Order: sequence, then C-alpha cells, then structure tokens
Amino acid sequence: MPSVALIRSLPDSYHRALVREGRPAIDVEMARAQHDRYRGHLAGAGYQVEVVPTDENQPDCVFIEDTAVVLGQSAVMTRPGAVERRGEVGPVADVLGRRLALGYIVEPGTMDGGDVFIAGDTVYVGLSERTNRAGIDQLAAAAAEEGLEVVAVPVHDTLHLKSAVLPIDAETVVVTPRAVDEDPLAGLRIVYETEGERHRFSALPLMDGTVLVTANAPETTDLVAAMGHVVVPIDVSQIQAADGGLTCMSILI
Ligand code: CIR
Repeated sequence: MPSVALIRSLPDSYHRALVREGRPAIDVEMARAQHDRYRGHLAGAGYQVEVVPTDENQPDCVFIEDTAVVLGQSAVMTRPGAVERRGEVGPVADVLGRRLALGYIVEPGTMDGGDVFIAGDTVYVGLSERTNRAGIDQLAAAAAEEGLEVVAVPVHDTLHLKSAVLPIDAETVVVTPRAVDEDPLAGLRIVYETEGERHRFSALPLMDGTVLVTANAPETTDLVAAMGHVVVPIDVSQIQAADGGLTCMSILI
C-alpha cells in the first residue's frame, strides 16, 4: 500500500477552475478548508503528506492526480487533455522524480490521471474527453515494463473514468450507471451508485483500511458499508463544484 501522499495546495485562483457545465459560484475559502480536512484524513490514516507549492496561474492545480500515474517503481507524467492544465505537470515531476523513475506521455497522446486506476495486474484507463487512444497506447508500453496490462474503458457521460468508476478495494468498484462502457470492467465486482445520488459518490481507500467517501452520497455509502468497509464521510462540496472528487487531490506513492 502507498505510504506517501503528494498533494498540492489550493490557489486563490481556484474560483476560475475548469467546469464542464455552467459556472457554479465557488467559495475558495470553503474549498481550502475542505482541502485541509482532506489532508488531515490522509495524515490521520498514516500517510506522510508532502505538499507541492501552489501555482496561481493554474487554477486547477489542486487536482494533482491528473498530472501523473504511478506504476509500481515508476511514474508516467501525463500530458493533460485540457491545454490550460499542461503547466501543472513540471513542478509535480520535480517532486516525484526524487522518488521514482519518470516517463512521459508525449504528443499526440493526452491523458489525465483521473482516467486511471489499477486493480491487481490491470490498469484501467478511461478513453475520455481528456485521455485519447495515443495516450493509452503510450501508457500501455510503460505499464508492460512493470508487468501490468492496460484495459481501455470508453467514458461517455462524465469527465474522467474515476468520476464514474471508484475503486473501493482490490476487486470492487462503485459505478455510476450508463456513464461508461462496462464490458471492460468484467472481472471486477460492481456496486451501483443510486440514481438519486448520480455523480455525487466518490471514494478513496486509505492505507489504514478505511474508505474516505463523499458526504453527499449517504445511500451509496450505505451500500459500501454493508460490504464491511469502514467508511469516513467528508464534505467536499466546493471540490465537487469544480468537477473534482476524492481521488483527484492526491497522488499516493
Ligand atoms: C478539470 O476540469 O480538469 C478540473 N476542474 C477537475 C479535475 C478533476 N480531476 C479528477 O477528478 N481527477
């Protein structure tokens, strides 16, 4: 299990973060308080939390997960699908490069880390508005060197794969119905997010065995708890307002 959590502090410019639909009023101070509590949960679970300084020119930089994919002893730095976010990668590479060997997704490939999760020896990668086929092929080559196989998952009705498919443990995912092509997920145990909570549930399994979950999805959380998981709800309303969830604010090494 990873034991270092890399996070990035939230900039004052966060109210200008990218959003898919509309322009929600984002309360930056509340977002920062929620991010601080998230950090507290990571530390409380036993992670050594390392903070990459913020960048006011990158309103989305708190979503550090999108800049890198950790594959065992190496990491692949991404080429984010949103051009505006490409400047986020360098400072994270500087910090990650002190711990891991680095590879890079290069043009014409694009990838956001929010499109990737690993279960066993399989790397599931969303084919999405942010991650293209060339990016997936490049990641597959790097993953093969770590003995991992890549499976592409077409994403239809959401930003990233992990906006709609949330790993809970080594074989279980919570899935938003009709948001992704589910055929490639065969072999994983699927629990469905309830209709009333569509796109609200997010989760991050922590090294102490607990699962951090979004506080505004209590019905789906109950389904996860009923499987025997110890769930810890956290309010991240101002992170969700900018299309973020619980995985996106850290890179676990
Ligand atoms: C974006 O649109 O890129 C950000 N506002 C949200 C990114 C969320 N990232 C993630 O869930 N991995």
